[in-house]
Amino acid sequence: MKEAIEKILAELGELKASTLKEVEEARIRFLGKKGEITALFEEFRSCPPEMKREFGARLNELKKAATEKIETLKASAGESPAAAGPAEDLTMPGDDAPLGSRHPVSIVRQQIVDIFRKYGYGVAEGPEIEDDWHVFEALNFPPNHPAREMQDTFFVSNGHLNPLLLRTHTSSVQVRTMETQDLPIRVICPGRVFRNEAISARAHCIFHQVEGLYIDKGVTFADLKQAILLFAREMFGPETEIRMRPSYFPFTEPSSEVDVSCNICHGKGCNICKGTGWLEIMGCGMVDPNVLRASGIDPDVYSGFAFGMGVERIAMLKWQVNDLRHYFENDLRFLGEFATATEV
Ligand code: 2NM
Repeated sequence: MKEAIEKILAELGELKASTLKEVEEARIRFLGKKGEITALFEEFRSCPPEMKREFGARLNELKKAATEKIETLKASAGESPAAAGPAEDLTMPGDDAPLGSRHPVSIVRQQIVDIFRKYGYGVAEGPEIEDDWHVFEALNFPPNHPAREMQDTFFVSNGHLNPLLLRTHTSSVQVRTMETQDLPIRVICPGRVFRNEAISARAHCIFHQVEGLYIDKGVTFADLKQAILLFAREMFGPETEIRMRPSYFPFTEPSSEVDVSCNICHGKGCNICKGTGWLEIMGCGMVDPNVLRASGIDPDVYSGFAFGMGVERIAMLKWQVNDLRHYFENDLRFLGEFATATEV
C-alpha cells in the first residue's frame, strides 16, 4: 500500500491538463467512484489495525493533495484560450439595439403643431415656472377667481408681492408673445402645464396643452370657426363636423367649447361619445379686450381669437385610450403600441 500511495503522489506531481475535459478525466481517474485513490480507501478498510495507524494519515494527505491538484488544474484550464473555444470573430456585425418609439403624447403634439404650421402659425415656448402676471393677471382673472386658489395652482414660492408658480395653462406664453412680438400674431404654444388635481382616469396634475392665438385687424368669430374646422378635419378625418357650445373663460369673450362628430360611430351614438355622437376637443373664444390691453395691444384697432386643447385628451380620442394614467406610467407594453404611428 505504501508503494501505491507514493506512486500516485508522483503521478499527481507530473499531472498536466490543458482543457476542462482533461481535468475531469484526471479527477475520475484518481477520485471517481472507481478511481485509484478511492480503491486504496476500500483496501484500507480491510487492513489490520496496526497498518491502519501507519497509512490512515498518509491516505488522507494523498486525497487532499489530489483534490487540490485537480482544483488548481481546473482553475488554469478555465482561463486558457484553448478552453474558451475559438476566438470571437470581431468582424461580425453587432446585435441590433432594441429601438424605442415616440411617446403617443409627443406624436399627437407634433401632429397638432404640424397642422397649424402649415397655416402659417409660428411656434412659441416659454417658462414652466411663471409669475402671477403672465398666468393670471394679464389674462383677466379677477383677483378672487377660484382658479387662483391653492387647490388649483402649485406655488413654488409664496412671496407676497410676486409669487412664483407652475403655469396652469400655456396662455402665459401667449401673453409673453403679445408683449414682445410685432402684430399681426399667429402662434401656437405647446407645453407642459400643472394643476393641483387628484389623479384619476380623466385628470392628472401634469398634462400637455397646445394653445393657439391669432391677432390682426378685423379677425372675427367666423375666422375662428373656420380655423378650427380645418384643424378638426385634418386631425380626425375629412368627414368630421364641428359644433360650438357657449362657455366661459376669463380670457375670452365670447367663449365656446368645441365638439367634433364622433369618428367611431359617425354620430350614431356609442360608448366613446356616451351616445351623444359628439366629443369635446377644445375651448376657444375671441380674446377679451382686457387681455389685449394688458399686453399693450389696442382692442379698438385689433381683435383676435384663441383656443386651447389638452394633448392627452386628443390622443385618447384618437386611439381610444380609456385612462389618462397610461400616458405617465411608461409601461413598455403600452408605449410599444404606438411604434408604427411614428412613421405617420
Ligand atoms: C383656452 C380656451 C380659450 C386662450 C386665450 C389665450 C390668450 F392668451 F390669448 F388670452 N390663450 N389661450 C384660450 C382661450 C385657451 O383653453 C381651453
